[in-house]
Amino acid sequence: MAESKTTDPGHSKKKSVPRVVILLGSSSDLPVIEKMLPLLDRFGLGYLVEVASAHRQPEKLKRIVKKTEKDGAEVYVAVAGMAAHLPGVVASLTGRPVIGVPVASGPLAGVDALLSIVQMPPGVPVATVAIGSAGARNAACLAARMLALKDPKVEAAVQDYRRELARGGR
Ligand code: AIR
Repeated sequence: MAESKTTDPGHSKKKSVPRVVILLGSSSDLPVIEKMLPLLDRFGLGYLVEVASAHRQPEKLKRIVKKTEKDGAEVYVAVAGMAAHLPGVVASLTGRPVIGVPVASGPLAGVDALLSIVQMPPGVPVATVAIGSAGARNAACLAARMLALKDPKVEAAVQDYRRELARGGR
C-alpha cells in the first residue's frame, strides 16, 4: 500500500510513501482522473490509486484509509458518482484533509454526486471541487497548494504551473 505513481488500482511502480491517496468509488471512475495524475507528477507528489466503494466495500475502504494514514499519507482525494458518500466517509475515518470529486456517472449528470459530496455536516469537512475531469485536475492543484505550505519544492512547482497558465497554458 505504501507505494506511489500507479494508475492501475492496487498496482505499484515505485516504492515510497504516497503523499496523496486517491480513492475511487468504482473502476468506471478511472477516466476522470486521467489528467490529474500527470499534474501530481509535475508537482512532485507521489500518489496511490485504489478502488474502494463506500457502499460496496466499506471494510476495504476503512482498511485502506487507516493503513495509509498510519504510513503518513497527507491528503485524500475521493472520487465518486451517484450517491457519492465516499468523500464524506473518508473524512469520517481520518483527520487529514479530504478533497471530493463528483463524477457524472448517473442520469443526473453529476449533480447528485456534487450535492452528496458538498453538503457535509459541520465538523466533517470535504473540500468539494467541480464535477468530472476539471474537478480532478483542481483536486491535484489544491492538494499541491496544501502541501506547498511546508514544502518549498512543491511550492516552486505550483508557482511554475501558475506562470504557465498565465502564459496561456491550460
Ligand atoms: N458508487 C459506487 N459505490 C458507491 C457509489 N456511489 C459510484 C461510483 C460510480 C457509480 O457509482 O463512484 O461513479 C457507478 O458505479 P459502477 O461500478 O456501477 O460503474
